[in-house]
Amino acid sequence: MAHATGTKYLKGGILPHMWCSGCGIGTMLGALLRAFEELGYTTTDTVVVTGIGCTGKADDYMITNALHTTHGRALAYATGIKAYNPKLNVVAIMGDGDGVTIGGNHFIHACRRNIDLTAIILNNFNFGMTGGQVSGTTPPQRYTSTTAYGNPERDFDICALAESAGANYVARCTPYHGWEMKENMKEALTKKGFSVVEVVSPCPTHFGRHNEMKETPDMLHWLRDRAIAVEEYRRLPETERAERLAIGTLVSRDVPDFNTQYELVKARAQKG
Ligand SMILES: Cc1ncc(C[n+]2csc(CCOP(=O)(O)OP(=O)(O)O)c2C)c(N)n1
Ligand code: SF4
Repeated sequence: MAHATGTKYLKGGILPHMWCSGCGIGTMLGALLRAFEELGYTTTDTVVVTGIGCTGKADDYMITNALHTTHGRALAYATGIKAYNPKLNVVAIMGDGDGVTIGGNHFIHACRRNIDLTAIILNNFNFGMTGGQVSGTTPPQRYTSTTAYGNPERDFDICALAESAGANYVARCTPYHGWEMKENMKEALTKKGFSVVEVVSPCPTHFGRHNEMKETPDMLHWLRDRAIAVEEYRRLPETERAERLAIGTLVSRDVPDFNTQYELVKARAQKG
């Protein structure tokens, strides 16, 4: 019998999933599984690595190889897997806390190393699973459970960080733009070198509730109204950029990846 694209990677009998209604994680997972199927990935040649958090639960629903690791360390495990067996398709799925807050150091070094794997970072601007605390991507002056009067700090721009630290491919998406997200994921998965896909996502339960987006669709509409294709964004005058969110492929370059460089070292060592 025909199946909906991507569902063949889902574990039987585990649905409905655990995420709150209006959360963007399910849409992110759907786009990734469709990308897997369109690329012909098998369950045995694909390894999904997750950290801890609502986003980190994604591997619970999949029948690919999976490794559920510690908070902030998914990229360290993913790097080890890819270095050991470069033939595997390795994807790390992390929240913004996992990926660039507690995991920030692993993230910048994975970019620098340019190892051939894909990092998907679901940015919901807070630590969702543990109660909506402030994270390294919470925008300044926004409210969270630990910044009740506003966040005094600045936020990381995940894509700018990835670009400056050396990733070969960087894209930004939202769950409002599901088809484009799947296309960006396909590009990321097939690009040699380190790829980063930032999925800017609603967390209505915590971030939305604290920031006047209490109803389930409010954050999705907020994303719809701010998102703009990166090509258009680059044509905007500086003064009009602040409130907009550039989506699409931001960086695509072909710097030699870690495994290619490592082969050169190995060949020299074997020659003696
Ligand atoms: C070393 C360590 N520190 C803290 C925690 C507690 N903890 C579990 S999940 C989480 C936050 C997850 O936030 P994020 O990565 O942004 O994912 P989300 O839940 O928002 O998807 C934290 C702080 C932990 N499990 N391990
Ligand atoms: S707490 Fe936020 S991130 Fe976690 S499942 Fe609910 S909406 Fe999603």
